[in-house]
Amino acid sequence: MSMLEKVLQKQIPEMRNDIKAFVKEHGAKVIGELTIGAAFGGMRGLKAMVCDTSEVPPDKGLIIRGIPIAQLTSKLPEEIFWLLCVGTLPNAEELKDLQADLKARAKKLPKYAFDVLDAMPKDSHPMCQLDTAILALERESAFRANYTEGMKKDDYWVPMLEDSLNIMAWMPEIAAYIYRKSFNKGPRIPADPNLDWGGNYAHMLGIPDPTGEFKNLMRLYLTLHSDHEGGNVSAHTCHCVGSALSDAYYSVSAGLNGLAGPLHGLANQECLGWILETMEKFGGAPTEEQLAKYAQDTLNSGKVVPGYGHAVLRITDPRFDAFHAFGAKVCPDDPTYKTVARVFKVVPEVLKQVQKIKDPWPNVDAASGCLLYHFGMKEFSYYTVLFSVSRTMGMASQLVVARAWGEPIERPKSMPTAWFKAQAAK
Ligand code: CMX
Repeated sequence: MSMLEKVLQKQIPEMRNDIKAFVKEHGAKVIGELTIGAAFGGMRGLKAMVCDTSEVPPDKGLIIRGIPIAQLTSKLPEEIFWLLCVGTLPNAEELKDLQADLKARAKKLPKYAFDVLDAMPKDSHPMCQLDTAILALERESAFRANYTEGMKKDDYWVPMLEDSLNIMAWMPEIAAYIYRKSFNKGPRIPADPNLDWGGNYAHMLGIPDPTGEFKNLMRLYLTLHSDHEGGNVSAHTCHCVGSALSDAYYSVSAGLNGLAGPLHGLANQECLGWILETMEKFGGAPTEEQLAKYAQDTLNSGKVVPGYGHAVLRITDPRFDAFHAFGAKVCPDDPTYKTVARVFKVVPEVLKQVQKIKDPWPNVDAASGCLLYHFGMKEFSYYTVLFSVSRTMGMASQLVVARAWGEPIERPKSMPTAWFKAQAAK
């Protein structure tokens, strides 16, 4: 048994009993109100879901198990996965054990995953390819096999963890293959057994990396995007599908389909496009005045300024700060990075003038693309796949936790518009 499973084995019964007792005692207490605006507004801000892996206070940004993301930027993504699942960071021995486990699992990636990808048109969107490959691997699900054999409810989390770890272990190789296949980068690059999870992903992508900084960028990228509480589209979708006791392959693939939307994960491919558009228009890194005017023109044409605004945050996303700091260290003179830094100086002021925009500050997507571009990864349509590899950690850990405490099937109640109108008239 892996050390991760052992640690969870110890803590889960206590967590389960604690939640059961809490709901039994306080289940009838009222904790909020529901407005018609919230029902018609994408349930924005409705506190009706439980997520213990991370939280996103609007004025602080991402906090993973009590630790602000700014304090986790030097950690490896594997450490974050442990933290998400367990609630504390792993010690050196535990980290080594998890890394060895992932490496051993990576070797067992079924070959048919590549056959499925090879059968798809080369120009299928990389996100569609990724979701399809993960879904195809459902055949391997330990959860489904055990469920069919009649496992006990208290044990659900064990095969859910098993499936989640396999998906995590297989994700980098599948994702790297999609990159190399879709953009004519040459044959698949085998894993390097000496590298960590994020470093290996960077290695298999095949981006030239003489300084090792591309590997560092990938580690940072995977850490920063790992989780963002439970209500965002991808986490919520994964959680909802999982609540029907669909296994992790079904659930994660479903979550990734949500991540592929332009208002969610796909935004990162659009952000860099907007930055490059400005550079093309002004023949290099534009001045602050030019950028302010360009942002205003974007708004006037009815479009959003990508990379700015957030459904929850009301401050500069600390993940943006982390990428910004990485760029300042690694590529301060890169014209694309310089443009991103200048946009940050002027765009919030432009957006503040638009009353309806609740958050004029940059989100994580505003800075990540320029760094990828700097290292030569110029295929925008691939960027959401990077996000997906990372977000798998959040989705998988949330699935394990939900099965651990026996969360029931999700089933909010919908009502016709006429019902809401009748409530308003009362
Ligand atoms: N540029 C222009 N208009 C914006 C805007 C921006 N960056 N951010 C918000 N708005 C607009 C919205 O489109 C909305 O307009 P309508 O009422 O006409 O539809 C209005 O301001 C109110 O929106 P909001 O309550 O401030 O924000 P939402 O919760 O509705 O949406 C988000 C949040 C991220 C979809 C939105 O800010 C946006 O489209 N930003 C640009 C795209 C982007 O960067 N997405 C990445 C999100 C990161 C992630 O999901 O991880």
